[in-house]
Amino acid sequence: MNFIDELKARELFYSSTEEKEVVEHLESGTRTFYIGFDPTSDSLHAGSLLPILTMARLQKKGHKPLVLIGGGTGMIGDPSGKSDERKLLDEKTLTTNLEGMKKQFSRFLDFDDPETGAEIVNNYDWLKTLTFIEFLRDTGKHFSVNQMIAKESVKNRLENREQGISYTEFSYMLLQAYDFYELFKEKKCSVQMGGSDQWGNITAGIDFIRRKTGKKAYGITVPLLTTSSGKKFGKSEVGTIWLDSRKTSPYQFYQFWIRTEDADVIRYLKAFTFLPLTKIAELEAIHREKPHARVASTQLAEEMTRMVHGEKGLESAQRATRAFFGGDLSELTASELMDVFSDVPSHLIKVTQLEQGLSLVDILSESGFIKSKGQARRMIKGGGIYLNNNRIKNIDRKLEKNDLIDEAFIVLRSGKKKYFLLRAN
Ligand code: 629
Repeated sequence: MNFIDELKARELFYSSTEEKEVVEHLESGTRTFYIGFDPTSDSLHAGSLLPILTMARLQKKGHKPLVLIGGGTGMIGDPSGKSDERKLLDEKTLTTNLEGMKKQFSRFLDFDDPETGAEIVNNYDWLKTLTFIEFLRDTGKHFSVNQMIAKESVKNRLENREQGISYTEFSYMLLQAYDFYELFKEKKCSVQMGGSDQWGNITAGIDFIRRKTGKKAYGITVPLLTTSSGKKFGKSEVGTIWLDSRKTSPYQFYQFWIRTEDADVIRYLKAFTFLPLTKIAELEAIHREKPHARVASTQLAEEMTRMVHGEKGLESAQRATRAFFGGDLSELTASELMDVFSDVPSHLIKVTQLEQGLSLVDILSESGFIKSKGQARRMIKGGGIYLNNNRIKNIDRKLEKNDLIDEAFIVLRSGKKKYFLLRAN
């Protein structure tokens, strides 16, 4: 299967320059290609995964990826797909962000192969030395404002007069075009990819390269992901799903994928995983027959968590998930436990109270978890109270120091899933 057919089979193709030419170009040699990422935050997020994994797919076909970090363009702000003018980021933020992002690419791309190993480039390195006069004469002269205002990114903002667009953002596409030309010249980079919002910028570069060199360059775009219910992909109740485990824990990351809507799960398996399409077809059959078993979304969550957080991260996520569904809590660390029960109400106790032996009935009611001591007793007798996920039937049970998980928490539960946390200090 050629690359474009593979993208199509995985519902990852949006558009390209003349398809036959792109295919012929990619099939006839090792090519260098790039995608750009502006350092607008200090971590990549689930939304960035699709373009990155698309790079990985093209690398696996024997081509060389350049990851462009927009240290220069990040100072300007791409109007593509944005309805508002952006706040300018300061240099310090940009540098921190850039460093944060850089580290994350090595998980997805091979940086070691002598021929097709990925490289990271920063457009600040060449944009910083351009002088305004030089830029207007050598670059600006090749762009027609008439064509620029016809591009989607600019057109939308011109039509929406309240927002408008600054001269700064209007100029953004010239910088991206200049980048493509620079990489074409210096690194023989002949293909640019991106999300469909990048089409205008990519074609601006292709035109610029043709005007400057008379040569051909190519562009491919992938769709911007949407969820079936129209929500923005990559967000959950806790906000953006980041790839940095300090910002989104492996457990939260795993949960995000597990909760994929039924209508989206097969599409996501195709787009985000490297599972063969035959395997995905099998999962689709199972998913159709018994969606409640969540076989497809579990596989999706496993693949993605392993890819982004490694085998250890996946294990931690699975442990935490089991714990939430009443499983063994003793194997959790305090931070995993905090993570799972982050939105569960809690109450502070003193370790000294535990040393003296704290009556379960007393603390159930004093903490406010159960209305009264009488009710607490009745519930324990009825088998409805759990201590660290173990049912307690003895109303004289005392809480002790060794009930603490990782020396910090005791997890109370009533019924199937109503949790309450005692935090000791
Ligand atoms: C200089 C900067 C270039 C080439 C590209 C760029 C960045 C580009 C952009 N991209 C988005 C971003 O940085 O703004 N102008 O957040 C984002 N991209 C990945 C996909 C995208 C796109 O990083 O292309 O479509 C999201 O899926 O929005 O020389």
